[in-house]
Amino acid sequence: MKTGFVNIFGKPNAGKSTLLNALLGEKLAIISPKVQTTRHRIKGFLNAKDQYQIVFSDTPGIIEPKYKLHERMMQSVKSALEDADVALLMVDVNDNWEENNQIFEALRLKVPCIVVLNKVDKSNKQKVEEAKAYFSNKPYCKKLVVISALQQGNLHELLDAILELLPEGFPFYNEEDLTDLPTKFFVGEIIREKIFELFGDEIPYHTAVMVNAFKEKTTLIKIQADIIVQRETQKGILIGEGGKMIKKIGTLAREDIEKFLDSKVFLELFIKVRPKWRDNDAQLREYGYF
Ligand code: GDP
Ligand code: K
Ligand code: MG
Repeated sequence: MKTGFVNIFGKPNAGKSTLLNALLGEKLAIISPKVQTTRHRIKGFLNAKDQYQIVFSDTPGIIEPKYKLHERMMQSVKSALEDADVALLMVDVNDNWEENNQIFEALRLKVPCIVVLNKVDKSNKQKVEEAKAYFSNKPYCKKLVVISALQQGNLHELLDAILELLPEGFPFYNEEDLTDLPTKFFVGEIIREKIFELFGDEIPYHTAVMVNAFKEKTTLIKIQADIIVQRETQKGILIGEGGKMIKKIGTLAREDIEKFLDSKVFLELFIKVRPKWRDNDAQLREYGYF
């Protein structure tokens, strides 16, 4: 059977997390129109018994690190560069091609790369043709596939291209599993997604989420999580007038967690102020940014 690591790279907002979810048919990675939503490498397994196991990795968008959290995020990109069997280089076709090209060249990948031109639903035929011509000439481009991750367009062609490049081997993970990350991680991510959804520019980038308790009772799952911010003023904004905002985060997150876990959930949220957590090694580790 075919097995291997297929790692997705690209600029922030290229559509990497949307693609991972579309390929797996399950929402593992959180999505937002804001950059730097994804902070971890997230693995998802696509299994077809005795035919293939593809270990996909979504990665944070490639950026210049400005604080330690960013450095951690780029380390997770680096780890994904090192173990890839096939790399998907993802471009928003409407973005600046040359900028994307420079990033891809700088990755210096030695494994076969598929350039994935995304968001063609938002583009036109001529532009797509030009982009195809531009990227297919590049030395790193083994194959090129045009897709819409959002509308799940052309994913079969992408899957075929991947399978052609994957080596033969034995599965790395249990074929029943979808991911190697704990449920708690995804619960924290869903809460973080709601913060990205509800708050403007600044707040989401100052926020981390830590799930402290996850207890399965007979009829529901009890979850307690902390939302970590850097300043008292941010805590005030997250709480909102009369607790309006924190309630909203709680309700939206609970609904999605219930869908994800297929169970009733009781969710309790606390907000904690931890000045400069984004630059503190011990706190970064505590919040899961290794
Ligand atoms: P990432 O930062 O590369 O992980 O990108 P995301 O998956 O978070 O997507 C960034 C934004 O682009 C979100 O608003 C997505 O809904 C949107 N997006 C992703 N793929 C497509 C696509 O194929 N077409 C369109 N129109 N939007 C897309
Ligand atoms: K994003
Ligand atoms: Mg992402």
